[in-house]
Amino acid sequence: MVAEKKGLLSKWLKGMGKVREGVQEQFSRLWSGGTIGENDWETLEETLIQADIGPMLAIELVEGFRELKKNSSGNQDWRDWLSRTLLQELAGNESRLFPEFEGMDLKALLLIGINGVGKTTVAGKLANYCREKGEKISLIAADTFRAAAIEQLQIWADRAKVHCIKGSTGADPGSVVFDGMEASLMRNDTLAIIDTAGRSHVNKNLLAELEKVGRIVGKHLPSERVENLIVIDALAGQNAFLQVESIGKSLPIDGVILTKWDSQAKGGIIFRIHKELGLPIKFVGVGEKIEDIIPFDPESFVQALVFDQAVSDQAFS
Ligand SMILES: Nc1nc2c(ncn2[C@@H]2O[C@H](COP(=O)(O)OP(=O)(O)OP(=O)(O)O)[C@@H](O)[C@H]2O)c(=O)[nH]1
Ligand SMILES: [Mg+2]
Repeated sequence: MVAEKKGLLSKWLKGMGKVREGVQEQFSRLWSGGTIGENDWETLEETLIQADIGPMLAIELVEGFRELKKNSSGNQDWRDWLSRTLLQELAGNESRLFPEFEGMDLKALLLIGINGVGKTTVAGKLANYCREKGEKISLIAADTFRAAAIEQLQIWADRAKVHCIKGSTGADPGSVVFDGMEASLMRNDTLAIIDTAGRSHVNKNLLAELEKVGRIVGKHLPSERVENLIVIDALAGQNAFLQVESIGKSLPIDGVILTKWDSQAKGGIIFRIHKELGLPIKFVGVGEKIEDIIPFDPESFVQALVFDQAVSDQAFS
């Protein structure tokens, strides 16, 4: 089990490889360099912006680092300062699901996001992850738009060894969710995971449909037992930020799941989403297999970013 977790972590680190090295190189060079010109600071700022952390944090980090260098007595380590600063940025990130609820009554995860980001894959991975933690689960196939979507979710349900509740292709997703929630309650499930169709974050009709689905879930369960989770592709960079911002205007978002972290993601988007939208990052997807999902742990993430180090195993339990 520990070996498995370390395997996942190494995928995580590898995913961030190039950008992480680029940022570290800049900090190291400026830290040990003598005279530093304005253009050196600008280059650092650009490198940070390219890592997707957003302009606000990039400017703050450059200013903080300038101060540190100016006042440094020589025995400080910029890595300690950077890890402390980045960790502060992620303070309060609640990665647990349903932090305000304990008990065995039904809860629901509504997975939303644009096309192809990995919602259905996340539904399967989370079903497996939560089943292993003792939940009794139904997956609800509310992507009635694409012909193969229902079948795809059934395959994930089989892999995850959980039940799948299906409507028919072309049916109103709201009615599928309504029936699904009723069925899940009847089955005494403790968790319903709802897979929805990918939808553009600028399409008003599709967003209105999502709002309706959210209302239907809300009629069945109190808010502390519902989490609307937006799935974003870590490779989408700043566009992912816009998706969260825009979809969040139609449906209150409780948390973010980043997928495809294994494919050279930059990762900085985590900071921007947390800082500017105040949303917690809940999980990170690091591959296409069922076990390729990690609960997001800020400390491990920052350690890995700044020190390239594997972290304590309990962070991944
Ligand atoms: N490398 C990698 N691939 C992933 C990850 N998560 C999902 N994928 C792949 O991304 C593709 C799309 O995944 P889906 O789960 O079908 O995405 P979706 O959001 O449900 O797509 P739509 O329902 O069409 O909107 C598939 O080929 C997945 O295998 C991940 O963490 N890493
Ligand atoms: Mg899908």
